[in-house]
Amino acid sequence: MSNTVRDITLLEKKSVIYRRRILQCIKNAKKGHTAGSLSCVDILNVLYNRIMNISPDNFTDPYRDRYIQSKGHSVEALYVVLSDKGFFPDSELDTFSTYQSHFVGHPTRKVPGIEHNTGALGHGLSVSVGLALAAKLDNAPFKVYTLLGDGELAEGSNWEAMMAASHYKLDNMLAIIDYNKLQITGPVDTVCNIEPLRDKLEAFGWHVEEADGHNLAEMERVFGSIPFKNGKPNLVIAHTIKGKGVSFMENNYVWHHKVPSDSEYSIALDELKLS
Ligand SMILES: Cc1ncc(C[n+]2csc(CCOP(=O)(O)OP(=O)(O)O)c2C)c(N)n1
Ligand SMILES: [Mg+2]
Repeated sequence: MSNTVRDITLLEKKSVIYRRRILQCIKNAKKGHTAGSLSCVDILNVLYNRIMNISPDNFTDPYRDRYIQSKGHSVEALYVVLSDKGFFPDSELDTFSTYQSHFVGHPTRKVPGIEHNTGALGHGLSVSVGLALAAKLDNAPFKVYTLLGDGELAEGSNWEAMMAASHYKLDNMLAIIDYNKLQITGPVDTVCNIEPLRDKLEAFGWHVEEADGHNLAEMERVFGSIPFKNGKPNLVIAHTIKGKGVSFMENNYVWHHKVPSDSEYSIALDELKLS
């Protein structure tokens, strides 16, 4: 697969290939975070293939963009996209979650292309604020991109980071919320309600846009237009479907970290076909 894609149809094909590879990793390892990875992989597809200036060639360049995946449990999506970008061979993915592999169930810097360890929810946005503030202080041109879960917003540290970002006018950062309305044990609004989300985020001083988190062209347009407003940190509420792409996994929280049986796996791959 080529590392640079200009045509949206080709990008859509990448999403299918990514989803199949995510499921393959999880099936092989007999563990993983299935539905959250299928939920966010289109966002990663757009970020890595269209928006961010991050590649194996520039990963030590201090001016590279930064990507922090705060919802670290969806690491399978990140591994698959990083492999496609050429950070490591695809065969390394076969070691996912096996003994002595660096490809463990949450992101670590031992894996090429991963900027920061995450997995304990609620840390990524604070790290991103630090990076974006450093860029401002150094007058450096890079941007900082962060992926958050909606259930993750129950962690109070996110809201401290939100306040700091608007206080320091960090318009060089973009946070994307994977708003699939589910978290680990049920719907977000029954576990810990975050609504009215947009009002809250705006009250914390962010400029907020919304997008369909599975519409690649729409996300490219929205993500590519930061800063939305000079002096304000940027946020996109990406409306997504947890388990997107596999009918029986969609909108069902039991698939948060469930592994498909042999027959479920074969149905899933049948549904994920290149057209
Ligand atoms: C600090 C912390 N508490 C609890 C967990 C366990 N945990 C892993 S995923 C998850 C739910 C996250 O839900 P959400 O952010 O909505 O993720 P998504 O739906 O995108 O998978 C929880 C509670 C964790 N990883 N870190
Ligand atoms: Mg969620």
